Amino acid sequence: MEKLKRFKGVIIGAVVLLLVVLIIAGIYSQRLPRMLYPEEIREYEGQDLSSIGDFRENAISGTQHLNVSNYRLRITGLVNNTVEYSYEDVVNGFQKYQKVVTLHCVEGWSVDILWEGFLLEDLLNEAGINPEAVVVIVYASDGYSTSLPLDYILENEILIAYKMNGLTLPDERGFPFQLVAESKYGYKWIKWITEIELSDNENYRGYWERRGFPNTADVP
Ligand SMILES: Nc1nc2c(c(=O)[nH]1)N[C@H]1C(S)=C(S)[C@@H](COP(=O)(O)O)O[C@H]1N2
Ligand SMILES: [Mo]
Repeated sequence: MEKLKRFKGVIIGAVVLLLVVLIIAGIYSQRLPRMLYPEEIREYEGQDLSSIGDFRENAISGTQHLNVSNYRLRITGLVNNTVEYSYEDVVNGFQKYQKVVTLHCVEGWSVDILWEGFLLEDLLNEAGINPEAVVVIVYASDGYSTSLPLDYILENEILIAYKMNGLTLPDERGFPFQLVAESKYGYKWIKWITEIELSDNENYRGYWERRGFPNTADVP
């Protein structure tokens, strides 16, 4: 009888202890930060990568939510044929590439990201580049735009990305497409791309360029 009582006491004690531990663990786990993008790649060929969560949010009109079912990417201007692609046309229609490239914002922060995409050059060649074209103007769904010299695009294997750190671009990072404007400041890395125009207008200035930021945008 004594033994049974003591056994009961031990069981009750153990249950109470377990409950206390569970409650403390529960409180503690709520305080631990959860990863926003748990599936993302954080290391590539021995190099540490930044997180998709490390970007600052500073888009001119906030996050855009583009609908993949009616999305179209238009190639216009000084091309042999104006072309319109669906999201699937682009993602399945061109050779894919990946590389680690750092985005530097003029605000002073930067991120090292593994980008996956296709060459803007391949897209332009498919439409046919007219010899008078010297500038590539890119437009986005939020009214943002920027431009880059055609030669820069052709000589530096410039990507348009649809994945970063192994994940499809989230809406806040520019879904479906962001320009990976390697060695140029962040304001050339246009997100939510909807149109790419070939132009002979060297005086074109994009959203931030019109507001005083250098059109060259070279990261020193
Ligand atoms: N469509 C669009 N693309 C954009 C911007 C924007 O406001 N609209 N901001 C640019 C700037 S200034 C930077 S630094 C990079 C990264 O901005 P993010 O951190 O908001 O993604 O996106 C660039 N691309
Ligand atoms: Mo920026």
